[in-house]
Amino acid sequence: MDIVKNYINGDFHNPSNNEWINNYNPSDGKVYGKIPNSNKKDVQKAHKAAKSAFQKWSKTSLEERSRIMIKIAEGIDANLDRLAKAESKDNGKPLWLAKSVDIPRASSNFRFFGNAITQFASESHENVGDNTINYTLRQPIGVVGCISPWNLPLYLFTWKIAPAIAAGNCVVAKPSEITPMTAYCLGEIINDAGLPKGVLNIVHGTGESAGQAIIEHPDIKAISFTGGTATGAHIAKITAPMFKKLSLELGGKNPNIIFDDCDYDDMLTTTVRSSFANQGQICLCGSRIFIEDTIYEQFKTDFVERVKELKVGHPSESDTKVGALVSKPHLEKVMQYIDIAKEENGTILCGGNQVVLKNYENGYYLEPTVIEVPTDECRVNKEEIFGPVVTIMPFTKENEVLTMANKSDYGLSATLWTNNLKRAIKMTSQLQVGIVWVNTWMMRDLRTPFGGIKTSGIGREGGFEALRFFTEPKNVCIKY
Ligand code: TXE
Repeated sequence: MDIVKNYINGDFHNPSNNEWINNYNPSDGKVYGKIPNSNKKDVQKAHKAAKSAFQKWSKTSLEERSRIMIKIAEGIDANLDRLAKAESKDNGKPLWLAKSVDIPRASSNFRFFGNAITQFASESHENVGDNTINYTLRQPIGVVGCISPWNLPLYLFTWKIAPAIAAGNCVVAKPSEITPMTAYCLGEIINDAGLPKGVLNIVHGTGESAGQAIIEHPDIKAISFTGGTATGAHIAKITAPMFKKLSLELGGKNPNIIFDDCDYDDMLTTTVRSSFANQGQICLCGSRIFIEDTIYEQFKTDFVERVKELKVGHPSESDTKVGALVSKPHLEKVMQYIDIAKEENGTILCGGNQVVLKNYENGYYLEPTVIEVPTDECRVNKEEIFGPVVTIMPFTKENEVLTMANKSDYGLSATLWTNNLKRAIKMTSQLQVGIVWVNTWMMRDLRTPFGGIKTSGIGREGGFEALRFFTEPKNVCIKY
């Protein structure tokens, strides 16, 4: 049994109530570990440690903060194999993916924000007529809360805690109870890098208990959250009367719009990836694919052929393209949507079935699934499925596809495939989303603002946006 413990004030602790939750391995459906079912008391303890570390950490020089953060990045790099194995086992994602994307990105997060803080400047405004000069201080907030999901566990966990710490805050963080393992491993790396005790505290447990205690805590003054839209709405409701700062990165139902003048081969390869990477469990996946009618039949044939070639397999096998979904309830949720698609007269062009792997019969595997939908108004085209399931349908006119793309309640990202510059510029400005990719997908530059509009959330993270979120601006006006 792998036992996960809370990391508070630089030490590892059992939960105060001594209650534990089972941790499942999605690849075989077996319990392989236990994690703390923490409650208010544990969060209180974590907050106390963070609060007492704050005075010193917030006054620590930028160079010193940066030095420690880069050491953490190096510690993650040195543990690449161990962390990638842990991530793959906990989440079900292919090992090669964890090794080439998730863990390197976690280290980049620390390295990037460790460097960014030394370049973070504030504004000043001189008014010579009035003999005044205004300057804006950007001060750390205090104790902040970071709550992350299960799809990109260490990647998204560090995406929040790295800028929070860089900006001089102390953190109470909670990873998803479904994928706690790499956040637990991070504790040791953090200690080895010399981050002062209490600057980062990691409490494990459910959203209802540990998560709720973080969002309700009156002295945790900012919450950065990534997860489901319903949870985001709940957090907004609880924290609004306390006027907490909020950054919410929620779900998506992203359009992938393909015009006949695109680079076809490049589009096809990338579209397979943007549909099924990480078993389709990325908020940025392009799950609604709209294809210009002139190339629709060709695309349909080629795409389905390519999707059928994707190997569904055990996460540790190097040729596995689609691993296990994260949990049994999630697999069931995704499969329900395949039933809904059939009821709504969708045509399953490929996939649609659970996969039973020899020796791993109880794992949570599903065939990558392509559904041809008769209308964009159906539920599978509107609701976030968050699995290896995409819809396809043709369009004839630019305005028509723009209307369909924007009809969604979500507004996270969109992908556009065209070589027509005028069209690209017009459409990118009219798509109601926070991120647009043209002729590519998920190319990330950590300096850029990341986040969505509508029910995909509020606020932006990434680059100086994240450092702005994790600081309070204070304007000072001096008359001379
Ligand atoms: O997420 P939750 P779930 C979407 C996806 C998925 C759906 C639900 O559609 O099917 O959300 O997934 C913590 N107070 N995304 O239920 O519950 C929880 O413990 C404080 C999109 O797994 O939102 C975990 O740490 N915290 C998404 C985190 O919230 C609470 C990625 C996210 O879990 C809480 C994941 C509470 N009351 C799912 N309740 C994305 N945007 O990438 C839960 N949590």
